[in-house]
Amino acid sequence: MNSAKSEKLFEEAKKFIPGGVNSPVRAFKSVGGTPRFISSGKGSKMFDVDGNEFIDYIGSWGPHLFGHNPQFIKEALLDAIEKGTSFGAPTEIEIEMAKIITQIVPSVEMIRMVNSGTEATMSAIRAARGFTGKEKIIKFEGCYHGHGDFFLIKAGSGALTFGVPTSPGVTKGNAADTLVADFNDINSVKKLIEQNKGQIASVIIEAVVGNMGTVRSDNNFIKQLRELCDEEKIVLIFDEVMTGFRLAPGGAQEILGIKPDLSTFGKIIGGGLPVGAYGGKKEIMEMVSPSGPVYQAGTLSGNPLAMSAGLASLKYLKNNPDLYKTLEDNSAYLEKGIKEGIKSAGKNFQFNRVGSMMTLFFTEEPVIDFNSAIKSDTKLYGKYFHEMLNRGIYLPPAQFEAMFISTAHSKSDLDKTIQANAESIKAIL
Ligand code: HOZ
Repeated sequence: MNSAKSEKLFEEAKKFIPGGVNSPVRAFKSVGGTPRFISSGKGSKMFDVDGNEFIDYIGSWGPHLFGHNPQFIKEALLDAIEKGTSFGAPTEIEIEMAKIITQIVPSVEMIRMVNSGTEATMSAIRAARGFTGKEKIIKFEGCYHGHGDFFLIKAGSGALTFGVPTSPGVTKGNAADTLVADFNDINSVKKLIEQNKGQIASVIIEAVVGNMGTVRSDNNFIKQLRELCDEEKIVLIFDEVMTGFRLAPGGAQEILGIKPDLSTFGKIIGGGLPVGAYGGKKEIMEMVSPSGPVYQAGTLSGNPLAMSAGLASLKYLKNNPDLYKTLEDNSAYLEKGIKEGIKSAGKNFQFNRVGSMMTLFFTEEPVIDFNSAIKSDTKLYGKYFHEMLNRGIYLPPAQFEAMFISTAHSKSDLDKTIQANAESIKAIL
């Protein structure tokens, strides 16, 4: 596969941008080789500057539930751009956006729009701290909640991929307020609460994790976590940046049947534009400025372009609930095909899937938490990644990430992927 133009651009990019990319996982560092510079996307496909075509399974890391550049989002954006790109004053569409989110996600009574998932999680924690008057938080090892200082402690995603789950630059003070529990292990949470009695403001969790690869929380664990937070008056935050509106209209909380106190969103709610949001119980959200004392602001928050693309997406999925059944069927079909390819190569690599989010882990032991996830052979994943890429399949360029299916993936895309998987697995063993 020709990648001469991408290689040239990458060399140029590295002179002006740290590592040549604006977000670390894109650099292909953990899988080796040169990142492909993308020139366009349509439906399930992405096209690079060298003229290669890929069936895309990252969908911009989650936002593209409907594939690249769907007509209805494009129309909404063209319409909005005619009226102006930003006003720094309230607009009607922000009310529509807030209303539709509260209708689709029952635990959300009030919502504040921000510009990224990172901003959403940082702001949600601040609101929880302001509401409870307590300072410490509990997160789970391998969960990633954006790059806010107090989240970069034993974090997943790129932080884990690059071997710096606890980043330099995070102060001791920040680190001291973040306690880390083991995912799917309620006793580890109980222990931290006991040791820090009356000091925990919030527990934040990816109830279905995407950032150590896909890992679902156990039903009992998440139920007990909810009960524990109620007993201890701790604000339970579900980070639904990846899972919101993807696993079901109501996200991970809908499929798990648990109501968090606050939720954070991003990705799908921006229809591919930069966006984030946090929301939940009215009594907590009313703490946020200007109705309350917890300060949080943003020049581009509620930006009309992001709101238009996001609103079009939410209206579409609200009016087409069957799409989740199609996503499930297609994802199950792909899972079956990939597993067959692995089995026929005599291996039992684990394939975790929740709806249209999934990860093939290069380990033969079940992956239920951080410790089992990191048993994966990341070098082998790198080889597999390149075999797939050379066959026109674009997977996440890191083991500890989720791949996503969109409504634009056709049966023929899935069959090509299944075929490529069988060949790639054979080629790397
Ligand atoms: N943090 C994202 C993956 N979980 C990566 C974002 C990007 O590189 O675009």
